Amino acid sequence: MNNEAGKKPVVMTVAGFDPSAGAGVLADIKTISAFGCYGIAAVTSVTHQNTQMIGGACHQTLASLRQQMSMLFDDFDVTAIKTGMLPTEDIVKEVATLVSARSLHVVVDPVLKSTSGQELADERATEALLKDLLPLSSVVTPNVTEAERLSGIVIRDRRSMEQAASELRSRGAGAVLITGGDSESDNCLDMLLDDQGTTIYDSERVQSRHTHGTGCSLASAIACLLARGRSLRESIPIAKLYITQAILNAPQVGHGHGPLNHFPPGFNFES
Ligand code: PXL
Repeated sequence: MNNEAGKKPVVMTVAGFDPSAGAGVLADIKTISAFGCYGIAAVTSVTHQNTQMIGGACHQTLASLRQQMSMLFDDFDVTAIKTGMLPTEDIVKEVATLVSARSLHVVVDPVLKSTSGQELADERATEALLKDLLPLSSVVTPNVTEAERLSGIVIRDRRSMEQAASELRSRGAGAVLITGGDSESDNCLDMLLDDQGTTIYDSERVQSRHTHGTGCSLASAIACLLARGRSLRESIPIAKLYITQAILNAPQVGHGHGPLNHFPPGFNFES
């Protein structure tokens, strides 16, 4: 039987493995499934962590990542790719090479540090990300800390946030979404800079300790919506609503920063 109606866009994640399933490829695959796409994953690093701490990480070799991605690209028509933790220069450059040969939506989540303070990418990987991967991106989604580190601009207010976004765009990013600004206040301020200018998304901050993996999940949700034919401007509010619902319905597991509920009841990505 040939079920054409059941055909799904394929979305690839290239990211780290978090065994607690809060962040990294497991969070991405859950998000991709929630958005009606088929998720495939290449693992860049096996991290050792639970909801309370990261104990370390075992990075994959260049050869392993190349094989993982090549086997997938040989078989699947990938519509969108989302990148997360890319720990070494070699790995960043390999991802850039494989991506540049294809026409797909590229969402770059520039994971540099865990919430608990563990470095997840070294200095040379960060340089390579700026030089080789950013220019291939449809959108890059740093949080404020990542945007500061990548742009070299300290973000204190909307103006400096705009400057940081502008700097990253001038380095070749298709668009820049800086998330979670104004972190001292009750509001959560996200800023998009694309070819149409700046858009602010101002939403109420959800107070919760169950926020592990929000960055990964937001970027994956955007990748899926782009894969489903939505514009970036249409995708961001839907992805943000999804994350809010996923936090509010968190499964309350673990004793630290717990994971999201990637299948929040009542959420419909098509509405
Ligand atoms: O949330 C950032 C992040 C991304 N990817 C992996 C991680 C983390 C944080 O812990 O472990 C694999």
